[in-house]
Amino acid sequence: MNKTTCPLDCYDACSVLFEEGKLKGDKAHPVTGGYLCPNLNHYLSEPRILKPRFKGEEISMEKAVTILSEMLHEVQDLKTLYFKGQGNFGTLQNTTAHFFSQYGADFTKGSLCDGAGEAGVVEGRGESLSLPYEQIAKSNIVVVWGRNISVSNSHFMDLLKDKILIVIDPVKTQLAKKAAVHLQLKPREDLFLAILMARFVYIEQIEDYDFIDNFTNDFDYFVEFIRSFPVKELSERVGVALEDVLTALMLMEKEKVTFLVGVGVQKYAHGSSVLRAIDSFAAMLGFFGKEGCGVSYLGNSGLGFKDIFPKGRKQVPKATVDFAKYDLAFIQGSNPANQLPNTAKVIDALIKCKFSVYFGLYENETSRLADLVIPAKNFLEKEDIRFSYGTDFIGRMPKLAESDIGISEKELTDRLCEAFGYETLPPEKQMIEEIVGNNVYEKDGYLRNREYQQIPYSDGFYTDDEKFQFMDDYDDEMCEGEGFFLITCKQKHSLNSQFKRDEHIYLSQVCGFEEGALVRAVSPYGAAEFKVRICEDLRDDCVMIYSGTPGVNYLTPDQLSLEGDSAIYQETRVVLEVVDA
Ligand SMILES: Nc1nc2c(c(=O)[nH]1)N[C@H]1C(S)=C(S)[C@@H](COP(=O)(O)OP(=O)(O)OC[C@H]3O[C@@H](n4cnc5c(=O)[nH]c(N)nc54)[C@H](O)[C@@H]3O)O[C@H]1N2
Ligand SMILES: Nc1nc2c(c(=O)[nH]1)N[C@H]1C(S)=C(S)[C@@H](COP(=O)(O)OP(=O)(O)OC[C@H]3O[C@@H](n4cnc5c(=O)[nH]c(N)nc54)[C@H](O)[C@@H]3O)O[C@H]1N2
Ligand code: SF4
Ligand SMILES: [Mo]
Repeated sequence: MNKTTCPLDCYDACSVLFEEGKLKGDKAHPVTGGYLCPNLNHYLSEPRILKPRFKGEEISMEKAVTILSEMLHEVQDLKTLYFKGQGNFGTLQNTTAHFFSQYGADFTKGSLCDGAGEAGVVEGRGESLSLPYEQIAKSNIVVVWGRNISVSNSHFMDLLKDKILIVIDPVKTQLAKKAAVHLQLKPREDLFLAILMARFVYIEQIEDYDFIDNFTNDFDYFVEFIRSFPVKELSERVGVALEDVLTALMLMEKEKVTFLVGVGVQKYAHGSSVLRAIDSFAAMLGFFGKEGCGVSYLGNSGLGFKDIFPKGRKQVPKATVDFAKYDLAFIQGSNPANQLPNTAKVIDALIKCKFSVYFGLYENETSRLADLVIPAKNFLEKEDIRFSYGTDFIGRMPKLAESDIGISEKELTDRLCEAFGYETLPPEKQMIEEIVGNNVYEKDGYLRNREYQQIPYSDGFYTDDEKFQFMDDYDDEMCEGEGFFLITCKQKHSLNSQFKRDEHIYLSQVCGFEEGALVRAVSPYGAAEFKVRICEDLRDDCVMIYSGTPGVNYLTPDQLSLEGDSAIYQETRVVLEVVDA
């Protein structure tokens, strides 16, 4: 067997063949369809950290593990932080939690990613389930809302090629250029667009009364809520032509409609309300629990699986964690010195943290600051299994290669447990079977999540009374201020800060800067310099800097969403200054 699954944090969870030392896409897999994206295509040529390092000096792995366990003995449990990112999406990445929870370290909670939106979905539906591939295939209209399919979810491009597309995005994305309607709205105003569309549904009386009566709660309150906003005010806020909104709505009427919603809509304080509003609009039209219909956000990929790894007794929000408070920070599979918001503060805190450990594959801003650097094994060199947040496929990741480089998460955990006299973990295969249990079924040779065997929500929602809960209220704390909206999203050639990172700021022509000029971007949180690229796909009131770009997070707020303990990268404005040559 040479079949495995891409380990990267991505909607697609591609099925991968490892043949003659090369990675290839699995032609038989319905999503992967035989090709891989640039990130995995270059995975094997990416330079890895080869040897452990202590205070800048290369050391043996034996010595690195000894130093780590000695330091853990020396510092207090309560002054230790366990910080794990999503560099590898494998489930057994969590084995290290087995040691750190017994040891008594602080863990993190919340998310840098989809947490605000998820909180909103859970309020309405009880659980966030993504749509199985087959249901998207059965729809004829697809609404792509704040998700950049050609970049972050590229294996859906094929699936969407014959669909009528409605794209809702402040950027004219590749898919927006092919769409029947592109609503190029003002960033942050999706909540009001959803309310505006719901208003029109109500005015035109095209609700699905059957669905509303049988499967939802609080519809009358929702109607009261949406009627409290004057249409004129709503349309001014969202900044798109009313005719286009109406055209989009007419396309959806009486059709099979799926919504592919991405993280772009919810990188704000009120991110949970945005998802709740999108869901409420879709529920009003009865687009849940039916063939070819549904709203797919980043789903709870672990739904129904046994969670065998502990969460720690105390958890601090990840997006605002203060490394300076800790004597020891163990950082695994993440690059907080570039990916957390408010980089100036994070770097200062990492320097103040008495002992920081970086456990990863590649050199980056965080490895360069760490006292102890421990290289990991890559996904081919250890046994694992992964879920997907974009589909319901489960991918096995068997060990397919040997290497002298690095240590696996499981082995490091066992070594630390031995040093502390804790019970070690069972073998990988045994843990995987325990997690999976009977929550999988096989279809055409691939594993799927049993929880998704029916159309999601066709047997009711996951709320107490199994009904969808309409919204009737929202909280917002908008950042007021001067300057451009900051759009910070994903790009094709990097996976956040892994692989080929970008270095540009993208500006519309009206900003008055020349292509290639150096510009200083300033926000209330900090400043950084970038090279200018002129981009015709942007609104005049936006600038764009991709995730992973060095310096981008000097501009972003170290604040949390009102619900979901999530980072809110776009809750800021940015002004541009000329940099003197
Ligand atoms: N190639 C590649 N693929 C990736 C990743 C990567 O780094 N590179 N990262 C992975 C990860 S960690 C994640 S979480 C997913 C995320 O992938 P996506 O869900 O696609 O998220 P983003 O790329 O952040 O933003 C998506 C879109 O939202 C738009 N947007 C920004 N602000 C707003 C707004 O206010 N309203 C609306 N309607 N749209 C807005 C942006 O213009 C962008 O087109 O991608 C995964 N896949
Ligand atoms: N400005 C801005 N900031 C953002 C975002 C944005 O859109 N804009 N997106 C946010 C989002 S959605 C996310 S998910 C986060 C992601 O942020 P992070 O979780 O920090 O992810 P990466 O930058 O991809 O870094 C992952 C690291 O994992 C390591 N790694 C890879 N495989 C393994 C392995 O098998 N074992 C171990 N031990 N390590 C491994 C690699 O060395 C790599 O450096 O960034 C967030 N930050
Ligand atoms: S598209 Fe996503 S899952 Fe597929 S190979 Fe690329 S990173 Fe991996
Ligand atoms: Mo993410």
